[in-house]
Amino acid sequence: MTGSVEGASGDTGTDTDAESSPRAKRAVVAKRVDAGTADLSEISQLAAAAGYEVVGELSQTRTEDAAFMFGEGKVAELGALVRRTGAGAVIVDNDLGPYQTFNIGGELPDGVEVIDRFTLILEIFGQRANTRKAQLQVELAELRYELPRAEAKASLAKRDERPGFMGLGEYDESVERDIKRQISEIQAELDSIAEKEQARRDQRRDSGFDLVALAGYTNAGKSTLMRRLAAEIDVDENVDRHPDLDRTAESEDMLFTTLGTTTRRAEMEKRDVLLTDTVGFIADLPHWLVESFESTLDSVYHADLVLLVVDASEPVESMREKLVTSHDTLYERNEAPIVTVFNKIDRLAPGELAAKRGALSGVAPDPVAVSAKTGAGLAELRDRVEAELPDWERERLVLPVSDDAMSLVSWIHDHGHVDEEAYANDQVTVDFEAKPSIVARARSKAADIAATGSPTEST
Ligand SMILES: Nc1nc2c(ncn2[C@@H]2O[C@H](COP(=O)(O)OP(=O)(O)OP(=O)(O)O)[C@@H](O)[C@H]2O)c(=O)[nH]1
Ligand SMILES: [Mg+2]
Repeated sequence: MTGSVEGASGDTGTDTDAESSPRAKRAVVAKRVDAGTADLSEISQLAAAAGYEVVGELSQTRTEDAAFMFGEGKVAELGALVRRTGAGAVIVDNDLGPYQTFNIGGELPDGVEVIDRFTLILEIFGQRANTRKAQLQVELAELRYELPRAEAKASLAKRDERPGFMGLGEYDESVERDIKRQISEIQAELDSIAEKEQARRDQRRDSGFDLVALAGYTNAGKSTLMRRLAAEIDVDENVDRHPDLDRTAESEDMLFTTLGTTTRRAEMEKRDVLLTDTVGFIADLPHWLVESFESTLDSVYHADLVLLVVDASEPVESMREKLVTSHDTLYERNEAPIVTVFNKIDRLAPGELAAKRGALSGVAPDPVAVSAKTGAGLAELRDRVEAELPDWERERLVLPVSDDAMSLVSWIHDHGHVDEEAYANDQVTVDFEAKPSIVARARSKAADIAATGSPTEST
């Protein structure tokens, strides 16, 4: 099926008159789908996030053309649209093969760049990578993108025993080897960063903290919710400093505003919770990109509880798709319980929330509805977090009053929740709740005190 899907008159190219951006930053977005109607909203948002001004749109419903991705007539139309709008780039929301990129470029005015969804995402990440880790991940993704291309060129050159075949030039095996060596070096450095982060998580758990991670599709409102739930003090040791650390920062309505990881102490009734905000999910990422950014999500995969945030102001079908993408991302590696959070309820019409809850009960059982903007539902969310976190154990220790005992009591205050602390007959009785590991450590400290002094009783 060949056909246009845009414009009432069958004219599939639309252009907006905009001459404000420099040419290189003016882009036409294009997308092909096998069936149905192509939705250009996400690719347009991604383009905007990378700093492009979208000056034209073009879409087509037909099977993939091997040479051009689109039908040839459509490519000619694309060329005309680019000329008319003075765009400097064409952004295609399909996975373009190297030849397709080359062929489309050949039909466009000189100097017009052809960018696909993945290189666009990489461009955004490259612009925003402001930590060592993020920079390494971007570099890794670029190399992984490059590798199969270099391999293909090297094997072509080898087969034909003509190193310069088809202008392959220096793309020989040494290029391929060099890319592989760089990949393993970067991987090693990322692994060592990941180890340090794991050690930091262990240390935080040992201090009695529960680790809660915010996850969800990009732009769902994770960072806004984080700022709402967080206490004043930052706990990050500046390792991943990025703009979201700024409490006064306004969240932008833009995809991938958050790339690094921020951890803050959350205000809860009982439990000491550290809340971590990180990069959002997006659908249809190729494996080389996902793999490169895998450790970005370690804080999610290793959390005690995951808050899966969804923008509830979107149409039900789009919410469903994004929930499925999010669950797919979490599925293989996440072990923690998941609480779904329907955010942005301030934007819903009366009755809409109940309808969406019903329609999405299969993918989002029992969601908590909130507005990170107005603060609605946050008390309920805090209660839910405390209820869903792995259970604490109860313990009662009776110790002879001594300096050691007093320091143990204060350690218990720091690491758990003391329900009662009573003094009688030179003895102190502490009734408390804490994580099982904390209770175990308190018991063994109490046993040590007992061994060195007066009797200790533990029930
Ligand atoms: N109306 C309304 N807007 C909200 C709410 N929560 C967040 N937003 C807006 O949604 C947009 C995205 O919010 P962020 O908090 O940056 O979203 P995010 O999930 O961190 O996005 P990424 O970091 O890009 O993955 C911003 O424009 C926010 O102001 C809400 O409860 N209601
Ligand atoms: Mg964010």
